[in-house]
Amino acid sequence: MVEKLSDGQRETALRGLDGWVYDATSGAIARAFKFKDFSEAFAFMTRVALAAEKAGHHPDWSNTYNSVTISLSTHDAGGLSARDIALAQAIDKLLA
Ligand code: HBI
Repeated sequence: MVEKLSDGQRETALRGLDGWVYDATSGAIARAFKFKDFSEAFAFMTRVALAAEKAGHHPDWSNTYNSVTISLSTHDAGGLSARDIALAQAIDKLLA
């Protein structure tokens, strides 16, 4: 069973991420990304998909042309877990 992060753990974890915000309604963290064009956006999504598969943890996401919005939560924990933070960190690294 994967543990849900406490409010304190979540706030600390968010400080280590870049541009992710917590949505109390969904209990997820989300970040929006903008790219040059669709091709760049989809290339990013491909790399995120590979990172998600490697992590065994998958995003809720949407794409419109050059924009991608990613939301992370852990269904098994009913909220945010360390898996979400780890995947967000991996996603941030793709942009570095
Ligand atoms: N992805 N975001 C997210 N949340 C989950 O709870 C989740 C997942 N991917 C796979 C998964 N759970 C489980 O099927 C495996 O961890 C077993």
